[in-house]
Amino acid sequence: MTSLLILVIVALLGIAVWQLTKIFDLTNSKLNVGNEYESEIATDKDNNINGYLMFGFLAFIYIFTIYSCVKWGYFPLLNNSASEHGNDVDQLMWITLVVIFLVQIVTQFLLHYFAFKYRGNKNRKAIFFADNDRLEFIWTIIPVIVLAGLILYGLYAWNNIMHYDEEEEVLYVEVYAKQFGWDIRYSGDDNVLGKANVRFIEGVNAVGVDMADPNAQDDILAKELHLPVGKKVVLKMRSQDVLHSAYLPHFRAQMNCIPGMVTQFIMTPTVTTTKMRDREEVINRVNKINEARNKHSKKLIEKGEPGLEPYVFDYILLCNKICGRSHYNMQAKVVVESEKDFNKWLSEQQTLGKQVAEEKAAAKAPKVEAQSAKPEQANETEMAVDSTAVVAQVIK
Ligand SMILES: [Cu+2]
Repeated sequence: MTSLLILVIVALLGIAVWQLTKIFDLTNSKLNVGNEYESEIATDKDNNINGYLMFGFLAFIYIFTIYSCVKWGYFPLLNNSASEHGNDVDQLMWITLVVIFLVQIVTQFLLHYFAFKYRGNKNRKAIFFADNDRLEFIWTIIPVIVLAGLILYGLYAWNNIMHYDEEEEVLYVEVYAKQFGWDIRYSGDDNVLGKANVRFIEGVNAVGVDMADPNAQDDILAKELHLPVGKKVVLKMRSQDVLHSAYLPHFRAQMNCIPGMVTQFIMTPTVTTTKMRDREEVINRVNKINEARNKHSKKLIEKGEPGLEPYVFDYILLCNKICGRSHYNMQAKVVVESEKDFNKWLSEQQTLGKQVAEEKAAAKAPKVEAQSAKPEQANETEMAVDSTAVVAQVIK
């Protein structure tokens, strides 16, 4: 890589020197006006060559576009969404892409064709053309109509996605972002998320739930985002420190997580993780990734290092705002499963109320021993033991 960079720099330096000598020659030739100076003005032959080169460049653009689509275009990307609204987003994307594609094909052709048609010619003189109101009106109004249509369609789709009835049966889940990871909070049996504020963060209460709020007792904290298939879920988002963005690419969902406020995204997952793993395009991709991993693994094993585990498809929650040094690795696993499996998983998790109570009890327990050992230093020991207990919990 370094040698390639050095080569590029040397080549660029060479070009710079060449250009400088050309400029130097030009300035000199002005002094002795003669044939030499004349040769710097484009002849009809030069203009013809440049005119045909315009078509050459047009062909290059078209061929390169087609080649890129065939070689790197991942078309199933736009019909494999795993959420109800995902199809609307994909359709909007398709329409926008097709419009942009057609417009660029036509405008690029016109641009290069006119550059060819009106190329320099000794017998032709440019005409003075101030403006043409009708032409300007046409080329302004057409983009206005097309863009307004696209924007209105986008707004309509957005409102459809973000609308939900308060009466509707939905699942409330909190997605909590911090440098650099995600915490997920479930609302528990009452389906109401307890109040929260970063000031309440302490020990197991990693997202700052207000434990004085009765709705908070049955809240559940998790490291994975489990969702029941076919159920509308309202994702409530908060951030602890800086701007993050919760991005669920397979569900076509993204929303900023902003410190000091709650944002939300509403979606209904439609494909379970297991079903997605069985899809042909997913199997092909996983095989491709594992081929590369195997190759790398062999090299590692030759060096005496442990090999890599094979990759298994999982939905993923990513951060899509460059939020700091480890932003690239700010991700969490997402599991979509049947409602039965989801309820089973949720029932196996401990409520925050219980966890906090246990933590408090654990912090108090050694205090009794310390007091009995040295009663006169009780106050000091109590503080010391309390803080270590909290630290120990955090590390766990
Ligand atoms: Cu982030």
